[in-house]
This record gives sequence, structure tokens and C-alpha cells, in this order.
Amino acid sequence: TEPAPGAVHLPDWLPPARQRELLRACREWARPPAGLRTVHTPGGGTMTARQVCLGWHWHPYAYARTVVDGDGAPVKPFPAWLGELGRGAVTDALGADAAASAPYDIALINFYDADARMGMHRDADERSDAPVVSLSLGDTCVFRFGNPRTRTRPYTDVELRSGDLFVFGGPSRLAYHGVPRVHAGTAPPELGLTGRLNITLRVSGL
Ligand code: MD5
Ligand code: FE
Repeated sequence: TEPAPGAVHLPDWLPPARQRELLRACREWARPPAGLRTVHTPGGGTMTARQVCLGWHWHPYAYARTVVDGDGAPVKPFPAWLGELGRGAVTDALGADAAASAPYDIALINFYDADARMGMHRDADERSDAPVVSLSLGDTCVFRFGNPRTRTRPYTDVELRSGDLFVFGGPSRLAYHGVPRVHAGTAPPELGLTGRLNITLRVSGL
């Protein structure tokens, strides 16, 4: 379904076996050095979803090559297979022309426990307007998809489940969005994950 122009939701895009592979990779990436960390915002806030980055390290509100707000280690490499996954996702959602941008070179992986949330924000730190690819694993969440002008209404709440693909391109690339809630205990039992994991693939333009 296409909840807004350029925003495409493909439920169950990633088959169970590939979900398990991706989860196994995320668990490896979460290990130190340059592993899972807690993000602090300049205003004194603490993000409740914890994060690990590949390729480029995101910190509020810029990219770096080292974990400048964590252990200082060089950021883990972005593997070629993840870039292929991103290209395939954009092709399926928006067509081959949309997938012809510069290669995906950033992954931001957010780990949500049952109490984690993400406030309404825009992703404006990349220098490319290539679509953002979002893959969900584990617990179902409420994803709040807003508009490019305000962090308030109008917005559309969409449930994202394990294996779902969401691609944000065109006029939806700079829309406000957030995760107001995670539904604990809704992950597919055979995946072996408590909580929710979201993998976003991005083009840095750097
Ligand atoms: C998540 N992550 O579920 C979401 C999925 C983040 C973040 O928001 O910044 O790590 S990515 C949703 C997204 C990305 C780019 C544009 C838009 C949504 N959008 O225009 O709605 O952890
Ligand atoms: Fe975001």
C-alpha cells in the first residue's frame, strides 16, 4: 500500500529465514567495539531506542566515521550484501529507476524494548534524497507517518510487523515520523527476539 506519495509499505517482504539471518547479523553488529549505544540529544534527552550504525556513525545531528558519542571506535563497515538488499527493496517498492541512485552506504539499526518509543522527527542529516529503506523485525509497532511540514497532525498510524518493508521516497523522504508504541510479545515465536528491531538503509551523499 502507498499511504502517501513515495511512501510504500510492503508487508511480509522479508521471508522468515531471511529475517533470522538479518537478526543474527544485527546481534553481531551490536557487539563492541562500535556496538549498541544509547543516544543523548543536545537538549538533555535520552533516546529510549538504542542504536548501532554501519558505514557512517549518526549522532545528533550529523554523521561521523567514528563513534564520537560512544567508545570512539571506527564505525563498522557497511557490507555489500546489505547494499544489494537495499537496492532490491527500492526496486520492489518504487521500481528500477528509483533504485538507480548512489549505492546505500549507511545502516542505522534501532533496538526497541517494550517501553521504547521514538518521538516525531525528520531524517534530514543525509546529503542525498535517495529513498530510505526500513525493515522491521520482532514485535509489532505503531509507526506514525506524518507530513513534511509539522510534527503534528495530519498523520497516519500504520502497524509495522516482523518482515515488513517500508520505503520512504520522493515527497515522503522528509516527512515527520515516529514510533509511539511497541506491542510487547507480538514477535513471531520462531524468530527468537524479545522487542523490536528496525534496520534503515540510507545513502549518505558524502
Ligand atoms: C524506526 N527509524 O522504526 C524508524 C524507521 C530513524 C527512524 O525513524 O530515524 O532511525 S525509519 C522511518 C523513516 C525514515 C525516513 C523518512 C521517513 C520515515 N518518513 O519520511 O516518514 O526505527
Ligand atoms: Fe527517522
